[in-house]
Amino acid sequence: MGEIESVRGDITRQAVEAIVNAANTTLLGGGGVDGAIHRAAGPELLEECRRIGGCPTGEARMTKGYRLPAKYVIHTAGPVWHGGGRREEALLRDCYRNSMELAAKHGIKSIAFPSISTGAYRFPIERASRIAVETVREILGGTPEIEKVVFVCFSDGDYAIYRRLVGEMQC
Ligand code: AR6
Repeated sequence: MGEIESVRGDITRQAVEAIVNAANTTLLGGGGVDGAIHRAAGPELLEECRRIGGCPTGEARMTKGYRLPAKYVIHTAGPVWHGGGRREEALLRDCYRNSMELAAKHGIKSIAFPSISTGAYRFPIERASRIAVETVREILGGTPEIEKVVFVCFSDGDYAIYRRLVGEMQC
């Protein structure tokens, strides 16, 4: 089975085949990690996203990475947290599952995820990180083509949470 690791850093600098973008349903860019990815990739990324024409919450779409070190960007639209009664957990799970499946379908061997929905969309980090690590671990078991998954944490606090979870689940 492929390996899972967590790092503290900037996802736009990761030397993996695909990075995942915590986008919105328009795919037309925004703030947070989405803004950082578009800035680093250059304007061609927005042009390709425009041609895709959006992505429903929980689904994923793939583009090229342009000026990024990563060859591809997998864009997924996470759920906005409304307290947990609007299928937020299931939709977040779909984001990780659909991104992994799209990567596997294209033969991608290494992929990096940001902490989807836990910034502007306010999904509680403890719950979100558990869903992230559990879902990825489950799918890795059935997708031998993916060799490495990296969770890229933007803060020390998030990194501490992911590191603990990744450690626990590999026991
Ligand atoms: N590398 C890794 N993680 C980052 C980076 C980076 N360069 N920059 C921010 N983060 P957010 P969301 C972390 O708000 O909650 C956008 O406007 C950040 O600290 O980027 O899914 C979209 O267009 C947090 O831990 O995404 C949508 O409208 C995590 O990435 C909306 O925000 C996610 O925070 C999506 O909200």
